[in-house]
Amino acid sequence: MTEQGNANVQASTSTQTTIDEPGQFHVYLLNDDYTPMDFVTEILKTIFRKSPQDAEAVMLKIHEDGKGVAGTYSHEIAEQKAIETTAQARSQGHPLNCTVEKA
Ligand code: TYC
Repeated sequence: MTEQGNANVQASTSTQTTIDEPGQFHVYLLNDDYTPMDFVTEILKTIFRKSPQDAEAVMLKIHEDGKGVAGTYSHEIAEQKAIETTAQARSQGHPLNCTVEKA
């Protein structure tokens, strides 16, 4: 490798300040008494790419059990989807919450 090539490798590795977390992460949606069922079903269809039938079934499971897995992704994607879910919920005035947990 050329000296220029080595310099680039060193620069790109020495400037990384965070380590990507390996593995898969579940995004759980949590039940509450106020978020409308239809809103949760829409979130499951649009953000978590569920079919209408799966979205309804997962929403009802969360409603009955207290929590349920909306989807499973790399850490970065799971965090993005959790942030997008709570952002949409807050923008509509709903208290819906979610967690990201190692699969
Ligand atoms: N429990 C809510 C209701 O009866 C519905 C709901 C389902 C809320 C799932 C949040 O993650 C949730 N309107």
